[in-house]
Amino acid sequence: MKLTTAQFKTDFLAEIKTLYATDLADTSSFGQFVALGHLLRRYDGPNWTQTSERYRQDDVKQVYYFSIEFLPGRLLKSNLLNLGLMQPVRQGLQELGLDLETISAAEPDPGLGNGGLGRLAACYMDSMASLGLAGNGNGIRYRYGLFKQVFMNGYQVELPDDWLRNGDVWEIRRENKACLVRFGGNVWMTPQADGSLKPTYEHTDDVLAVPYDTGMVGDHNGVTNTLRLWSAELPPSADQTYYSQAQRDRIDEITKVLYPDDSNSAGQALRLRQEYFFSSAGVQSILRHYSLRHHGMRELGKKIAIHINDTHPTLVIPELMRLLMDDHHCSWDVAWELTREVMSYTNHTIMQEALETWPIDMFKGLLPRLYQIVVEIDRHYRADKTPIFGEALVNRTAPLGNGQVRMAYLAVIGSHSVNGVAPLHTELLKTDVLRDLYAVYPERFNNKTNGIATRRWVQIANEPLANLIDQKLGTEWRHEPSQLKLLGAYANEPAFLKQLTAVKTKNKQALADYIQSELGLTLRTDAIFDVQIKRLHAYKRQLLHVFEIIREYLAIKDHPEQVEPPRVHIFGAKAAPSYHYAKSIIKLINALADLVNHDPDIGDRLKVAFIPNYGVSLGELIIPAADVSEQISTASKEASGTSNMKLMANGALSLATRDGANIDIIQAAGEANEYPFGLSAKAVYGYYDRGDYHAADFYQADPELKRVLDTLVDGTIPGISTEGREIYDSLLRYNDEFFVLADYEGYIQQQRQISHDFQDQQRWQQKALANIAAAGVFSADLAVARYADDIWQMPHTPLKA
Ligand code: GL4
Repeated sequence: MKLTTAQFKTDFLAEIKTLYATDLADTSSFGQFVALGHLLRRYDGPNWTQTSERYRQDDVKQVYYFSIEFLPGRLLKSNLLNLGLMQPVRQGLQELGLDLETISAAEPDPGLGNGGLGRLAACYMDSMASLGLAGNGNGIRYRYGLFKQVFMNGYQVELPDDWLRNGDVWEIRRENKACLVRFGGNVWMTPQADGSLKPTYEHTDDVLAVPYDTGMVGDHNGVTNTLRLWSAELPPSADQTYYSQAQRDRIDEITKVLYPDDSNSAGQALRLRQEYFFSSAGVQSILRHYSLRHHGMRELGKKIAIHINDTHPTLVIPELMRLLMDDHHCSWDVAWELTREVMSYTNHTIMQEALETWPIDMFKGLLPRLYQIVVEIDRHYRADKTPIFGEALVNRTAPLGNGQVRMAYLAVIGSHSVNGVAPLHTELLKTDVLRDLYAVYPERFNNKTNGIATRRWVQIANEPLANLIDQKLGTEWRHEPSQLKLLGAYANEPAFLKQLTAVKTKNKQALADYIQSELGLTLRTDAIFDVQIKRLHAYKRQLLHVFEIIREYLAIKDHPEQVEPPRVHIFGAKAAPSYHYAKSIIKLINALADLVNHDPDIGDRLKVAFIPNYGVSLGELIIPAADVSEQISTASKEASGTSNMKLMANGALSLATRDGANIDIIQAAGEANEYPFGLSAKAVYGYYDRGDYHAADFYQADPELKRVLDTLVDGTIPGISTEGREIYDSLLRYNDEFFVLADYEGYIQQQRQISHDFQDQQRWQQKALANIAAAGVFSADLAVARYADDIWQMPHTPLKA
């Protein structure tokens, strides 16, 4: 949209007056943020209305992306960017004596997700709008997001994330679109005059689902889509005195807090209630909207696609069946046909403990009508498939088995498409995790490698880099990230490579300033910034990174005369509150940081910064400052990873195992521009098959490794007597589940190589450039376009590949 600086200033001052009945000098940064938010919503209002209007009039196909997590990050700058208002607003604020950065920092960052899975959903929302796709998000409006992490004496402590305390400027409460979700009680089917069956319910617990909509602004295209998050409330018509406090609490509880576990299914009834709550509300609202314009359900598959982001929303399958049969007079066969046509499912993990199952008794008690339908799906599946695949395979893969409802199997059986998120991951789904279902439905399986919103992760997070790229390429790359490949032409331009170093140094300084003020730690910006940011999990192997730090520490102590480039090891990682081992590793990192950072022999040659409360906003600060991207999971365990892509796009070189999308990153940027190491997935499976991994052999064979490990238990690192022992035992007594010791040598070798290579800055920046230039391949726009083409069958703006 067009907006002059002068007009903006007038509008902004008027907004301040209207909202606060006072003048600018009397407002806080947060107050200014709220006013700006209101103003932007007003500017974008016509786009949002017209977008919905156009979708309705043109009767276009709509996709609904169901996800129990969305991590949108702060929206102020991303809305400014996509609306094309960054320049006049920044300028106008400056003329008013204000600073956009300060105001933006006052925006709460909604933590409605744990990590990669929730952030991916948010990147995809941005891309759907930017591609002009009729894409809708559907999720939960958690009253409290992922906990705020602080460290006390080196231990993680979790504090509540009260992100809604001062309200949310972006959301619109739409009480008129609320619907009822039923839990518990009894249900029986009564034959009707026409021969069909209708359910009768008694003693159900009804919950009102109220939607809150947030506009998802497209990139300079006038499109604003909707992210709809549901909140659980008391039904309005009910006589409120009838509800005991306990009943009210039970309703409140449903959308009160996000489960803080990234890849572990706790199997708790509250989680199942959350899952059904947003699945049911979402499907009801889809059908209500669809029925306004269509008679009968015949067209449903042509007009609606429902995407199941991991297994949490799988109940959309039986819920759609229920509504089609009970409310819309469809037969089982018609309903089933339509459901499969509409549904598609993405799997995001091969970790066994993340595969959701629900005890049948719990499921039946909480969702009696859905249970009847799942039983029927199970019966049909067994009847259809047993003659072809035999009873054993069918028993292993049916939706009901071992007293459990198996969500991943239900998702595969009820969808027309099942995808993994990187080629290796999809391969492992076919050959291992979902092998038997792959035998039944080979045509359903496909790969969709993850992508990232370069708008947020380069244009917003790294303005110095974006501006430098503009100088070389113009601005087309901003809308077509694949154009980044044209940067390759400047690989031999020393002046440009120097500019890249200057950009990196500037970003390192910004991060160093933050670390100085938060941790009181002084960093040198000529040090190698070696970054690992992701959830704390044993399979991600922060431990391997710790061992490198210990090795570097000992090397300086032993041979102070040997000079290596200085290093800063930067961590950001939350551990699930109940994940004891992960919390021990946090304590270890903090204890090691204490030791290293205060040792006068070490000085500024080696520093460790564990930045608390990692999330989207901190990611935007850390990622542009990274020289080295640690992507060191045990091969086969990380489904894709997305921080690997963000770091690459910002010119960090990957120190990476051949896991998830690391494989594709190494291929895209070229082996010579990354630091690959370690066991392949095949080698890992080889150890499993033969059962001949002996961690202790590695310990015995390598004196350096032995010395490093011994520091966990010999008092070298003060303050970790219990944690050190626990971790030491996990490796040697319990045989190192994630092959840390097997990969130690390869990892250390590449770390040495990095120290060597970093000294030739021109060569280093050439590699950084190769990474930036190749990163366009991982744009979320391209990923979403592939979903639209292959899975959702939806037309969109064509993209240059
Ligand atoms: C995850 C994977 O662990 C991660 O590799 C992937 O990038 C992400 C998005 O596809 O999904 N799966 C789960 S569970 N949490 C994740 O972050």
